Amino acid sequence: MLATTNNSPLTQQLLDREDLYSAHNYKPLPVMLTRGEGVYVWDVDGKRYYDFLSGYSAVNQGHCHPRIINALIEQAQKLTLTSRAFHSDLLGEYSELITRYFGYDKVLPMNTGVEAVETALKLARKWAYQVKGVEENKAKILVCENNFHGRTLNVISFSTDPSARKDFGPFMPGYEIILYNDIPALERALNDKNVAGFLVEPIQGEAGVMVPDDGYLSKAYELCKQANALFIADEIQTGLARTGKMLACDHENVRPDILILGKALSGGTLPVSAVLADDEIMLTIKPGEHGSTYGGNPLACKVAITALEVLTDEHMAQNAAEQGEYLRQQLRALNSPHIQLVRGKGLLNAIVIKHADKNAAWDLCVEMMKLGLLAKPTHGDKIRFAPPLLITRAQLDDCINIIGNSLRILD
Ligand code: IF1
Repeated sequence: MLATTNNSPLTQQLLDREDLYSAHNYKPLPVMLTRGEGVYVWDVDGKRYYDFLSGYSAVNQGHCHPRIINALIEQAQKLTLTSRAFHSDLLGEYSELITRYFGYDKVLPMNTGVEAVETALKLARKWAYQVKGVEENKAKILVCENNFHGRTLNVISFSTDPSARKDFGPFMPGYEIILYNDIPALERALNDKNVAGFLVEPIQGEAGVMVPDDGYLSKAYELCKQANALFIADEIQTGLARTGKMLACDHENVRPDILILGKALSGGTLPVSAVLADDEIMLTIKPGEHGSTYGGNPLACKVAITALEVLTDEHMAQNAAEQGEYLRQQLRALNSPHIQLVRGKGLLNAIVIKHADKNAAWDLCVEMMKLGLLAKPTHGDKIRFAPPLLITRAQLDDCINIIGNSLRILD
């Protein structure tokens, strides 16, 4: 039986209203939040929680970071959207900053993460036809089993998650699924001359923070180069300091041919995503062949500039590396019979729960919520632990105590 909560009358009233008028496409924990600051969020009854999900890694800089919010407010009072029918002064400033920041010729600005993934896939196909010389409509893109790249019909066409695909067909062709973290599988698939590229998460987030073997990314990149295929890194969740480096690919000194960013690119304020590539790839898309109403809007540009500056100025990658190592060490030191394993890199971590009750991970999350920490299970028995990257050692110690005390309900 799923653990239940005695919600306050106010929380219950708000839960009931949402249930009545909002689609049921999520099953959130029964907590009603109303304020966020740094690593903390507060519910409508004034109770404070540590946020151990960080908006699925969109809030790396911490909730409502003052510098990012001030940039948002200042720009919002000046100019928010011109459409790309006209130029606006911030697009050039932002484009120069982000391309220099990551070392690419150009950026194509989008909004949500999945729009950036779709953009990357369109670029890879264009490049395949116009540069590599693949026959029209024959381009193939390799993806990994248990991938998560978003929820559009094209992207779920190559999902291996039945719940993401059921009754959404028919699906888009042109994708081949290979095992993750399996170099021979990639090598075999790259023998097909129609392969345009290989789309991969440097760490598979939704699959439960699956960290590939050391050397996988660099070997995969090398094989793609040998096969004249593009290495496309989806760093929407792993990027922007989350894993202890600015990009997860940096751990292996891999420079993706196409780099996809999102989530924390705006510090959790509004949807901002980006695709970075060099001219040979980026300029295959000509005026009028791709775009979006909000892509590259001045408000998004201003916020993204500040969100990137905050990551660097506050050394968030270094803190993520140090605190992540400590968190994994302390979680293992709990020696809980209910924790099968702890894995992750930087502050992108997960525990795998070992328990006879299939609801154990959910029940543990409800107990942690009662004790002041918010986390959510993924795929049943895994719980992601991904706090904002400015978390301090003392705050982590507090969180580890909460996690340790919560585990007792599984005894
Ligand atoms: C949900 C988690 C899922 C992503 C990667 C692209 C996207 C995402 C690697 C699309 C988005 C979000 C979506 C959200 C839950 C969350 C998520 F892993 F982060 F927890 F689902 F896997 N590539 N991830 O992680 O970006 O269009 O959402 O901006 O859909 O339930 P988006």
